[in-house]
Amino acid sequence: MSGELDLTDIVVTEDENCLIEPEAEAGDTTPDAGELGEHIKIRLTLKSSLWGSPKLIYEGLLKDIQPHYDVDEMLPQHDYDFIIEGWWWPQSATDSQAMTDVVKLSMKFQLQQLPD
Ligand SMILES: [Ca+2]
Ligand SMILES: [Ca+2]
Repeated sequence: MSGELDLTDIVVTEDENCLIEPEAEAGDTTPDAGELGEHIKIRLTLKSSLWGSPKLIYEGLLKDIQPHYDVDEMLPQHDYDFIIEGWWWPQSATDSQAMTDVVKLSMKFQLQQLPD
């Protein structure tokens, strides 16, 4: 049976954890808000042996990910790999603001099955 897959309720939650001296020296003035999502880039891809290269769903700063993605394709019953990579930590004058911070990414996978 085939289906359409959506990624829904995508939420990025930032946690300051604690604001230590190097963070303050880098300009962090928000003890209740973390900055790690402003510094990590992620890549979200869907991989399958049904097609050649992985399909890119999102690539960019974690803080800018959208709350919903349609995979935009009817997927036959098969094995798929969703891959989330945290792949870039750019050096900048402000990257130390995120030194002890924690960021959480959550999402739901919603499958609507379609009759063949
Ligand atoms: Ca902060
Ligand atoms: Ca911080």
